[in-house]
Amino acid sequence: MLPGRFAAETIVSDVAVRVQSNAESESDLSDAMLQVARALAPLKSPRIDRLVPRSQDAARRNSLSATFGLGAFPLHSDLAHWTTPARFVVLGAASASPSSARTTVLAVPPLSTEAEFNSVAAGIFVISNGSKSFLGSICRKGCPFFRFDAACMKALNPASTNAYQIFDHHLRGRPATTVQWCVGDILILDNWTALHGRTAIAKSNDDRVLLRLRVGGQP
Ligand SMILES: O=C(O)CCC(=O)C(=O)O
Ligand SMILES: [Fe+2]
Repeated sequence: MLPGRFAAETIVSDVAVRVQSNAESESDLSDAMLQVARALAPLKSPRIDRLVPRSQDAARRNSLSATFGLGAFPLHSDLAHWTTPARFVVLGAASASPSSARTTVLAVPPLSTEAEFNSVAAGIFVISNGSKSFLGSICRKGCPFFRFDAACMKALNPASTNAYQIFDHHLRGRPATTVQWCVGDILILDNWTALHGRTAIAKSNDDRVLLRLRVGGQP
């Protein structure tokens, strides 16, 4: 149950919940997001990012916009380069219109057989994180999260390439839920069992501004 000031709670899918805050300003929205996040887990040093559509040229280094610009962002986990990716991602719409790009969400479908799971788990990747890079996999028996982000995962050998292809193929063609934003909406994503992305920015003057707060995980 979320704190009282929120207007509605909608289960977008079994891995995402949308709440409508009554926030009318960006600072009200940040406060509302922090309130939601605190209901999920204790926050150590919360950082709120401001996501605005950016072309490749104007993007920050290492951001998804640096690779995909105004195009669609593929399904990924956030902070996949952390030893434990963020537990939840909280997004909030500070500015949006009905034609703004949508956020896409897909609960990772269970791999169909144990053999398929094992093939994916057998792929070892270099998880790039500067001087703290390490080896990891998309999934592992007994591990509660999936890690999937091509931007920071480099295949180590043919088994890793195979694992990536199996997993990518497994996701392909699955209908992701698309979230259309209204100002003040807050979306809570389970970043361990779901992947998310974004549709392309269709309008060059899309005034979409999302705030983002990541909760939990271990750098
Ligand atoms: O803009 C969105 O809807 C999602 C953006 C995102 O997933 C990211 O920047 O990591
Ligand atoms: Fe993301």
